Amino acid sequence: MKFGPIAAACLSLALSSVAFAQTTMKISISTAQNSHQGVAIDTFAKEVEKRTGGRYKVQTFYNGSLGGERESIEAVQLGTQELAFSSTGPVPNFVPETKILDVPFLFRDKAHARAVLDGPIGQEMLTKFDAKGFKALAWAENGFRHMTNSKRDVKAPEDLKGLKMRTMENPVHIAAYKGFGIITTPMAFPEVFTALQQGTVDGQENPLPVIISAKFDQVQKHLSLTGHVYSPCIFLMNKASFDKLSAADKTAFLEAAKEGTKANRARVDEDDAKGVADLRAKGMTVIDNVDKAKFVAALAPVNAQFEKEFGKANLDKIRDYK
Ligand code: EAX
Repeated sequence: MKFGPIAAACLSLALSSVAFAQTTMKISISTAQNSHQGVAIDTFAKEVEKRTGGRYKVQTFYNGSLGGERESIEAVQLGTQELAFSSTGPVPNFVPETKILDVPFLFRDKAHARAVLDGPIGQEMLTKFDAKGFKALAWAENGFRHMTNSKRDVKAPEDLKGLKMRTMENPVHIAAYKGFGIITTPMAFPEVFTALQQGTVDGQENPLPVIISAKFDQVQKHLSLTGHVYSPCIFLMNKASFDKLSAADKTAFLEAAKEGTKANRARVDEDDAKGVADLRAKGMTVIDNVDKAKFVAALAPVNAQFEKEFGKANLDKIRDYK
């Protein structure tokens, strides 16, 4: 049977489209590609393509190019964006059950935080996202948050009084920082560098990997290793997009997220190990011996509020988790 040129072209087009049916999805972060969050989504994207045999491709967007974390989470909930990788900063506005994770000084160290999130407490919390239009694929990590500002060294809680600090759009953080006497300004991350540069705010607080990748040393002189809050990150997917996947592809996406988290946590450990020396070399003064007990004591009134809101037993369950 002879095919004319047009028929032949249509046939090859049809074959090629069937043979290489590929769905492209979008994922975004608010930090640079060269960061603990960039390595998370780059690993995730590579693993999805590999584990689905190329049937799914994940396009990666950095530096808040699709919007801040709150906007991206909203877009995932609406389905206009399939995936986001975000700190849990804005998450309590969507899934209030996660608020408890933001209580200051709740976690002893990263090992403790990772064990809680990867264990029954954290895994049960992931199921709370389903009812809000999300499939939470995996917890990941932003890190322990530290205070930076352009005005003065912060050695004790009283040094925070009156500082105008950018905060995440997170109700627990805002209440806690007000407890330190901070003047809080909630703001999406993509606006922070300019706000610091222009002096709209005196300071901000973030883990070392964020301070490094956002080059905050260029606009902040003082860093204090307060480690006042442990900040998780999370892989979020639009629930309907996840539900449409075959069982095998659901597993592929979940496993790819786990690989992304492994790479992300390894990069946080790397950044934490060398971050202070790097930032000192770039001219920041770093207070690395703050008396954390004084910061905890300064938050006593606010902590009483948190114990009422979350239940002391629930907080202790996390604090005492081994
Ligand atoms: O996810 O908003 C924040 O301070 C976050 O820590 C930052 O976007 C990295």
